[in-house]
Amino acid sequence: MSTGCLFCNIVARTTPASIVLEDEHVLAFRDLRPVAPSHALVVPKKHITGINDATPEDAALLGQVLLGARTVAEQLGVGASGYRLVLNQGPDGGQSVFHVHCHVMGGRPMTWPPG
Ligand code: DGP
Repeated sequence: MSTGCLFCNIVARTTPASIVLEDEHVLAFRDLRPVAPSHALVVPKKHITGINDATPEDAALLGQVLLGARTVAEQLGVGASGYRLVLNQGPDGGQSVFHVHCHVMGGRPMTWPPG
């Protein structure tokens, strides 16, 4: 838990969110500003500021984030049609919330390269 971290506050339920998945290690909730018909975020409950701050001890936890993202995609009904997973890191990566999160976006064809 990091004081003042928005996603820690969502994990702690002091900030409301539309939660779609929870287990011991991860929480997933709908993105407040969706850019696709289905758009959720999967976060580790442990505060990690960004992927640059993850350590080898976080490897299993990050795997749980990815597997959680797959489950979320299935739950949102885009598992079979396909979806995109994104982790933004730092200014050029477009990171705006400094708690590791995996975007799960689907429900429309994605383009490449991303903007
Ligand atoms: P990023 O730019 O990769 O750091 O993504 C942060 C995402 O977090 C962005 O898509 C919008 C979303 N977001 C920001 N504030 C809130 C909030 O208060 N609640 C929820 N559910 N999502 C938020």
